[in-house]
Amino acid sequence: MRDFQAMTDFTIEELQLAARNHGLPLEALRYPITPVGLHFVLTHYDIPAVAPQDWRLQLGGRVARELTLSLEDLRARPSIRRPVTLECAGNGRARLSPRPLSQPWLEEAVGTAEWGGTPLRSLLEEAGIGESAVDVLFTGLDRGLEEGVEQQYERSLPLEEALRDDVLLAYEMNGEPLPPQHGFPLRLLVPGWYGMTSVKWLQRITVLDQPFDGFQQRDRYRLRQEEDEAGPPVTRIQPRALMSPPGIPDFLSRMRTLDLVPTVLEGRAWSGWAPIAGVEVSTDGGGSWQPAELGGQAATWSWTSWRYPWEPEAPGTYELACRARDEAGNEQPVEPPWNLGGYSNNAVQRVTVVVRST
Ligand SMILES: Nc1nc2c(c(=O)[nH]1)N[C@H]1C(S)=C(S)[C@@H](COP(=O)(O)O)O[C@H]1N2
Ligand SMILES: [Mo]
Repeated sequence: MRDFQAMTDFTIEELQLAARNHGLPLEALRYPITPVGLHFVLTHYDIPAVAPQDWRLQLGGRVARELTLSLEDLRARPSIRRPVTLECAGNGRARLSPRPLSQPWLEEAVGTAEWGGTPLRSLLEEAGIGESAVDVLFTGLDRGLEEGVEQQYERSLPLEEALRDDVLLAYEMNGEPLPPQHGFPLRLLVPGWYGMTSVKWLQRITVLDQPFDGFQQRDRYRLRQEEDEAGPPVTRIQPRALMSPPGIPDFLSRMRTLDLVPTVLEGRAWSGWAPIAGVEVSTDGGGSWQPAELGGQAATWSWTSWRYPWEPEAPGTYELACRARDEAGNEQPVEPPWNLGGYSNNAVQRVTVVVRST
Protein backbone atom coordinates (compact mmCIF):
# COMPACT_ATOMS: atom_id res chain seq x y z
CA MET A 1 0.00 0.00 0.00
CA ARG A 2 1.13 3.51 -0.74
CA ASP A 3 0.43 6.56 1.36
CA PHE A 4 -1.49 9.47 -0.10
CA GLN A 5 -1.43 13.08 0.90
CA ALA A 6 -4.38 15.33 0.22
CA MET A 7 -3.04 18.55 1.67
CA THR A 8 0.09 19.88 0.07
CA ASP A 9 2.29 20.98 2.87
CA PHE A 10 5.14 22.04 0.56
CA THR A 11 4.22 24.15 -2.47
CA ILE A 12 4.83 23.36 -6.15
CA GLU A 13 7.16 26.39 -6.28
CA GLU A 14 9.32 24.88 -3.54
CA LEU A 15 9.31 21.54 -5.35
CA GLN A 16 10.37 23.27 -8.59
CA LEU A 17 13.37 24.78 -6.82
CA ALA A 18 14.19 21.58 -4.93
CA ALA A 19 14.24 19.56 -8.16
CA ARG A 20 16.75 21.98 -9.75
CA ASN A 21 18.97 22.64 -6.76
CA HIS A 22 20.12 19.39 -5.24
CA GLY A 23 21.85 18.73 -1.93
CA LEU A 24 24.66 16.44 -0.79
CA PRO A 25 23.24 12.95 -0.14
CA LEU A 26 24.32 12.67 3.50
CA GLU A 27 26.05 9.31 2.99
CA ALA A 28 28.46 11.29 0.75
CA LEU A 29 29.85 12.89 3.94
CA ARG A 30 32.15 9.84 3.79
CA TYR A 31 34.30 11.51 1.07
CA PRO A 32 36.79 14.11 2.37
CA ILE A 33 36.57 15.76 -1.07
CA THR A 34 33.05 15.66 -2.41
CA PRO A 35 32.81 14.14 -5.90
CA VAL A 36 31.61 16.88 -8.28
CA GLY A 37 28.16 15.38 -8.96
CA LEU A 38 27.43 14.95 -5.24
CA HIS A 39 28.31 18.55 -4.25
CA PHE A 40 25.22 20.67 -3.57
CA VAL A 41 24.07 23.08 -6.31
CA LEU A 42 22.21 26.36 -5.89
CA THR A 43 21.39 28.48 -8.94
CA HIS A 44 18.90 31.35 -8.63
CA TYR A 45 18.05 31.70 -12.34
CA ASP A 46 19.21 29.54 -15.30
CA ILE A 47 22.67 28.13 -15.97
CA PRO A 48 23.93 30.56 -18.66
CA ALA A 49 25.32 29.41 -22.01
CA VAL A 50 29.01 30.37 -22.34
CA ALA A 51 31.27 30.05 -25.41
CA PRO A 52 34.72 29.79 -23.76
CA GLN A 53 36.61 31.24 -26.75
CA ASP A 54 34.48 34.43 -26.68
CA TRP A 55 34.32 34.75 -22.91
CA ARG A 56 36.32 37.53 -21.22
CA LEU A 57 36.61 38.76 -17.63
CA GLN A 58 36.43 42.56 -17.32
CA LEU A 59 38.01 44.28 -14.32
CA GLY A 60 37.19 47.96 -13.95
CA GLY A 61 35.78 50.72 -11.75
CA ARG A 62 38.09 52.52 -9.31
CA VAL A 63 41.31 51.09 -10.72
CA ALA A 64 44.33 52.63 -12.45
CA ARG A 65 44.00 50.34 -15.53
CA GLU A 66 41.05 48.31 -16.71
CA LEU A 67 41.89 44.69 -17.50
CA THR A 68 40.29 42.27 -19.96
CA LEU A 69 41.34 38.66 -19.54
CA SER A 70 40.64 35.47 -21.44
CA LEU A 71 40.51 32.06 -19.83
CA GLU A 72 44.04 31.39 -21.20
CA ASP A 73 45.28 34.64 -19.59
CA LEU A 74 43.87 33.54 -16.23
CA ARG A 75 45.28 30.02 -16.53
CA ALA A 76 48.74 31.47 -17.27
CA ARG A 77 48.75 33.31 -13.92
CA PRO A 78 50.00 31.80 -10.61
CA SER A 79 47.63 29.06 -9.51
CA ILE A 80 46.61 27.65 -6.14
CA ARG A 81 44.39 24.76 -5.12
CA ARG A 82 42.65 24.22 -1.82
CA PRO A 83 39.82 22.23 -0.27
CA VAL A 84 37.03 24.57 0.81
CA THR A 85 33.72 23.73 2.47
CA LEU A 86 30.89 25.65 0.82
CA GLU A 87 27.44 25.88 2.40
CA CYS A 88 24.29 27.69 1.27
CA ALA A 89 23.06 30.36 3.68
CA GLY A 90 19.57 28.88 3.26
CA ASN A 91 20.63 25.49 4.61
CA GLY A 92 18.13 24.49 7.33
CA ARG A 93 15.36 26.76 5.99
CA ALA A 94 12.78 23.98 5.58
CA ARG A 95 12.97 23.24 9.31
CA LEU A 96 11.73 26.73 10.23
CA SER A 97 8.18 27.47 11.26
CA PRO A 98 6.72 29.48 9.66
CA ARG A 99 8.84 28.58 6.66
CA PRO A 100 9.97 31.38 4.30
CA LEU A 101 9.15 30.35 0.70
CA SER A 102 12.42 29.72 -1.12
CA GLN A 103 14.73 26.78 -1.75
CA PRO A 104 13.58 24.32 0.98
CA TRP A 105 16.86 22.86 2.23
CA LEU A 106 16.79 20.49 5.21
CA GLU A 107 20.52 20.27 6.09
CA GLU A 108 22.21 18.95 2.95
CA ALA A 109 23.29 22.20 1.17
CA VAL A 110 27.01 21.63 1.68
CA GLY A 111 30.06 20.16 -0.02
CA THR A 112 33.85 20.33 0.05
CA ALA A 113 35.58 20.53 -3.31
CA GLU A 114 39.18 21.17 -4.15
CA TRP A 115 38.97 24.53 -5.91
CA GLY A 116 41.77 25.63 -8.20
CA GLY A 117 42.40 29.03 -9.72
CA THR A 118 44.33 32.25 -9.40
CA PRO A 119 44.34 34.59 -6.38
CA LEU A 120 42.04 37.61 -6.80
CA ARG A 121 44.41 39.84 -4.87
CA SER A 122 47.26 39.89 -7.41
CA LEU A 123 44.82 40.72 -10.21
CA LEU A 124 43.39 43.65 -8.23
CA GLU A 125 46.90 44.85 -7.47
CA GLU A 126 47.86 44.61 -11.13
CA ALA A 127 44.87 46.78 -12.03
CA GLY A 128 45.90 49.27 -9.33
CA ILE A 129 43.27 49.77 -6.62
CA GLY A 130 42.14 53.40 -6.42
CA GLU A 131 42.46 55.27 -3.13
CA SER A 132 38.70 55.75 -2.82
CA ALA A 133 37.98 52.01 -3.18
CA VAL A 134 35.93 50.34 -0.40
CA ASP A 135 33.99 47.50 -2.01
CA VAL A 136 34.42 45.04 -4.90
CA LEU A 137 31.41 43.94 -6.96
CA PHE A 138 31.25 40.56 -8.72
CA THR A 139 28.74 40.21 -11.56
CA GLY A 140 27.62 36.89 -13.05
CA LEU A 141 26.32 36.19 -16.54
CA ASP A 142 23.01 34.79 -15.30
CA ARG A 143 19.94 36.96 -15.44
CA GLY A 144 16.48 36.74 -13.90
CA LEU A 145 13.74 38.40 -11.87
CA GLU A 146 13.11 38.45 -8.14
CA GLU A 147 9.92 40.05 -6.87
CA GLY A 148 9.65 41.80 -10.26
CA VAL A 149 13.18 43.21 -10.12
CA GLU A 150 15.17 42.15 -13.21
CA GLN A 151 18.84 41.66 -12.50
CA GLN A 152 22.15 40.03 -13.14
CA TYR A 153 23.20 37.89 -10.17
CA GLU A 154 25.75 40.12 -8.44
CA ARG A 155 27.15 40.65 -4.97
CA SER A 156 30.06 42.51 -3.44
CA LEU A 157 32.74 41.98 -0.83
CA PRO A 158 34.33 44.67 1.36
CA LEU A 159 37.77 45.50 -0.07
CA GLU A 160 39.68 44.06 2.92
CA GLU A 161 37.93 40.70 2.47
CA ALA A 162 38.52 40.74 -1.30
CA LEU A 163 42.23 41.24 -0.61
CA ARG A 164 42.53 38.15 1.59
CA ASP A 165 45.17 35.76 0.24
CA ASP A 166 42.80 32.79 0.00
CA VAL A 167 40.08 34.45 -2.13
CA LEU A 168 40.18 32.72 -5.50
CA LEU A 169 39.07 33.20 -9.05
CA ALA A 170 38.42 29.49 -9.59
CA TYR A 171 38.43 27.74 -12.95
CA GLU A 172 38.84 24.20 -11.58
CA MET A 173 36.85 21.94 -9.28
CA ASN A 174 38.51 18.69 -8.14
CA GLY A 175 41.20 19.10 -10.82
CA GLU A 176 38.76 19.46 -13.75
CA PRO A 177 37.43 22.58 -15.50
CA LEU A 178 34.35 23.88 -13.64
CA PRO A 179 31.20 22.07 -14.77
CA PRO A 180 28.38 24.31 -16.10
CA GLN A 181 26.32 24.15 -12.90
CA HIS A 182 29.23 25.29 -10.70
CA GLY A 183 30.11 28.40 -12.71
CA PHE A 184 32.02 27.55 -15.91
CA PRO A 185 34.32 29.10 -16.96
CA LEU A 186 35.16 31.16 -13.84
CA ARG A 187 33.73 31.78 -10.40
CA LEU A 188 34.64 33.62 -7.25
CA LEU A 189 35.42 31.45 -4.21
CA VAL A 190 35.43 33.11 -0.79
CA PRO A 191 36.49 30.53 1.83
CA GLY A 192 34.62 30.78 5.14
CA TRP A 193 31.67 32.76 3.76
CA TYR A 194 28.25 31.35 2.94
CA GLY A 195 27.85 30.35 -0.72
CA MET A 196 25.95 33.40 -2.02
CA THR A 197 29.24 35.35 -1.92
CA SER A 198 31.00 32.98 -4.33
CA VAL A 199 29.54 34.38 -7.56
CA LYS A 200 29.46 31.86 -10.44
CA TRP A 201 29.83 32.56 -14.20
CA LEU A 202 31.83 35.71 -13.50
CA GLN A 203 31.86 38.30 -16.25
CA ARG A 204 32.83 41.51 -14.46
CA ILE A 205 34.65 42.73 -11.36
CA THR A 206 34.05 46.37 -10.44
CA VAL A 207 35.97 48.21 -7.74
CA LEU A 208 33.55 50.65 -6.04
CA ASP A 209 33.99 53.77 -3.92
CA GLN A 210 30.87 52.97 -1.88
CA PRO A 211 29.28 49.76 -0.62
CA PHE A 212 27.18 47.99 -3.28
CA ASP A 213 23.47 48.28 -2.58
CA GLY A 214 21.91 45.83 -5.09
CA PHE A 215 19.08 43.33 -4.57
CA GLN A 216 21.19 40.38 -3.34
CA GLN A 217 22.91 42.66 -0.85
CA ARG A 218 20.08 44.85 0.46
CA ASP A 219 16.89 42.81 -0.01
CA ARG A 220 18.36 39.34 0.45
CA TYR A 221 20.93 37.81 2.81
CA ARG A 222 20.00 39.96 5.81
CA LEU A 223 18.96 38.66 9.22
CA ARG A 224 15.60 40.40 9.65
CA GLN A 225 12.75 39.80 12.07
CA GLU A 226 10.59 42.50 10.39
CA GLU A 227 10.25 43.55 6.72
CA ASP A 228 11.10 47.19 7.43
CA GLU A 229 14.38 46.70 9.28
CA ALA A 230 17.75 46.65 7.49
CA GLY A 231 19.11 43.70 9.50
CA PRO A 232 22.77 42.65 9.70
CA PRO A 233 24.18 41.08 6.52
CA VAL A 234 24.73 37.31 6.35
CA THR A 235 28.48 36.73 6.01
CA ARG A 236 30.42 33.77 7.42
CA ILE A 237 29.31 30.19 7.92
CA GLN A 238 27.98 29.29 11.36
CA PRO A 239 29.32 26.03 12.84
CA ARG A 240 27.53 22.80 11.98
CA ALA A 241 28.13 19.08 12.42
CA LEU A 242 26.34 16.53 10.26
CA MET A 243 26.13 12.77 10.65
CA SER A 244 26.06 10.17 7.90
CA PRO A 245 22.78 8.52 8.85
CA PRO A 246 23.71 5.00 10.08
CA GLY A 247 22.05 1.74 9.10
CA ILE A 248 19.65 1.40 6.17
CA PRO A 249 16.80 3.74 5.19
CA ASP A 250 13.14 3.11 4.62
CA PHE A 251 12.60 4.23 1.01
CA LEU A 252 9.80 6.70 1.66
CA SER A 253 10.24 7.97 5.22
CA ARG A 254 14.07 7.65 5.26
CA MET A 255 13.70 6.27 8.81
CA ARG A 256 16.82 4.27 9.68
CA THR A 257 17.03 0.63 10.79
CA LEU A 258 20.11 -0.61 12.62
CA ASP A 259 21.13 -3.98 14.06
CA LEU A 260 21.92 -4.31 17.77
CA VAL A 261 25.71 -4.45 17.34
CA PRO A 262 28.55 -2.02 18.12
CA THR A 263 28.58 0.71 15.48
CA VAL A 264 30.48 3.91 14.71
CA LEU A 265 28.62 7.18 14.14
CA GLU A 266 30.54 9.38 11.69
CA GLY A 267 30.25 12.71 9.98
CA ARG A 268 31.87 16.08 9.27
CA ALA A 269 31.88 19.47 10.98
CA TRP A 270 32.85 22.97 9.85
CA SER A 271 32.66 26.67 10.66
CA GLY A 272 33.54 29.78 8.67
CA TRP A 273 34.58 31.74 11.78
CA ALA A 274 37.33 29.58 13.29
CA PRO A 275 38.62 25.99 13.35
CA ILE A 276 36.32 23.37 14.89
CA ALA A 277 37.03 23.01 18.61
CA GLY A 278 34.77 20.04 19.31
CA VAL A 279 31.87 17.86 18.20
CA GLU A 280 29.50 16.19 20.66
CA VAL A 281 27.08 13.37 20.04
CA SER A 282 23.84 12.51 21.79
CA THR A 283 22.06 9.17 21.49
CA ASP A 284 19.15 10.17 23.73
CA GLY A 285 17.64 13.09 21.83
CA GLY A 286 19.90 15.72 23.34
CA GLY A 287 19.52 14.65 26.99
CA SER A 288 23.25 13.95 27.36
CA TRP A 289 26.25 14.68 25.14
CA GLN A 290 29.56 12.87 24.69
CA PRO A 291 32.64 14.15 22.85
CA ALA A 292 33.43 12.69 19.41
CA GLU A 293 36.97 12.15 18.09
CA LEU A 294 38.03 14.73 15.50
CA GLY A 295 39.99 13.75 12.40
CA GLY A 296 41.44 17.22 11.72
CA GLN A 297 40.96 19.79 8.97
CA ALA A 298 42.85 19.51 5.67
CA ALA A 299 42.85 23.31 5.37
CA THR A 300 41.57 26.21 7.47
CA TRP A 301 38.21 26.49 5.71
CA SER A 302 37.71 22.80 5.07
CA TRP A 303 35.57 20.49 7.20
CA THR A 304 36.91 17.96 9.72
CA SER A 305 35.77 14.36 10.06
CA TRP A 306 34.49 13.12 13.43
CA ARG A 307 33.62 9.67 14.80
CA TYR A 308 31.86 8.29 17.84
CA PRO A 309 31.75 4.55 18.64
CA TRP A 310 28.27 3.59 19.88
CA GLU A 311 26.92 0.39 21.36
CA PRO A 312 23.15 0.58 21.63
CA GLU A 313 22.09 -1.14 24.86
CA ALA A 314 18.76 -2.58 23.81
CA PRO A 315 16.42 -2.73 20.83
CA GLY A 316 14.23 0.35 20.47
CA THR A 317 13.98 3.81 18.95
CA TYR A 318 16.83 6.28 19.50
CA GLU A 319 17.15 9.93 18.55
CA LEU A 320 20.74 10.64 17.56
CA ALA A 321 22.07 14.19 17.39
CA CYS A 322 25.41 15.94 16.87
CA ARG A 323 26.60 19.46 17.48
CA ALA A 324 29.77 21.43 16.75
CA ARG A 325 31.46 24.40 18.35
CA ASP A 326 34.35 26.43 16.98
CA GLU A 327 37.40 28.06 18.52
CA ALA A 328 35.72 31.47 18.37
CA GLY A 329 33.11 30.17 20.85
CA ASN A 330 30.23 29.77 18.36
CA GLU A 331 27.99 26.78 19.13
CA GLN A 332 25.07 25.17 17.38
CA PRO A 333 21.70 26.03 18.93
CA VAL A 334 19.12 23.37 19.83
CA GLU A 335 16.25 25.52 18.53
CA PRO A 336 16.33 26.99 14.98
CA PRO A 337 17.24 30.71 14.96
CA TRP A 338 14.31 32.24 13.03
CA ASN A 339 14.56 35.13 10.56
CA LEU A 340 12.43 36.28 7.62
CA GLY A 341 14.76 34.98 4.90
CA GLY A 342 15.37 31.64 6.60
CA TYR A 343 19.16 32.08 6.66
CA SER A 344 21.87 30.32 8.66
CA ASN A 345 19.67 27.94 10.60
CA ASN A 346 22.38 25.77 12.12
CA ALA A 347 20.20 24.05 14.71
CA VAL A 348 21.44 20.54 15.60
CA GLN A 349 20.65 17.67 13.23
CA ARG A 350 18.51 14.85 14.61
CA VAL A 351 18.40 11.35 13.17
CA THR A 352 15.86 8.81 14.40
CA VAL A 353 16.99 5.18 14.25
CA VAL A 354 15.21 1.96 15.12
CA VAL A 355 17.61 -0.61 16.61
CA ARG A 356 16.41 -4.17 16.10
CA SER A 357 17.66 -7.28 17.88
CA THR A 358 19.85 -9.59 15.86
N1 LIG B 1 26.07 33.88 -10.75
C1 LIG B 1 25.57 33.23 -9.69
N2 LIG B 1 26.39 32.91 -8.68
C2 LIG B 1 25.92 32.25 -7.60
C3 LIG B 1 24.56 31.92 -7.48
C4 LIG B 1 23.71 32.27 -8.57
O1 LIG B 1 22.51 31.98 -8.56
N3 LIG B 1 24.25 32.92 -9.66
N4 LIG B 1 24.11 31.30 -6.34
C5 LIG B 1 24.91 31.52 -5.13
C6 LIG B 1 24.51 30.71 -4.00
S1 LIG B 1 23.15 31.25 -3.15
C7 LIG B 1 25.23 29.63 -3.57
S2 LIG B 1 24.82 28.81 -2.16
C8 LIG B 1 26.41 29.16 -4.32
C9 LIG B 1 26.28 27.70 -4.66
O2 LIG B 1 27.41 27.24 -5.34
P1 LIG B 1 27.41 25.80 -6.03
O3 LIG B 1 26.15 25.69 -6.85
O4 LIG B 1 28.63 25.72 -6.82
O5 LIG B 1 27.39 24.79 -4.90
O6 LIG B 1 26.61 29.90 -5.52
C10 LIG B 1 26.38 31.29 -5.40
N5 LIG B 1 26.80 31.94 -6.62
MO1 LIG C 1 22.87 29.91 -1.26
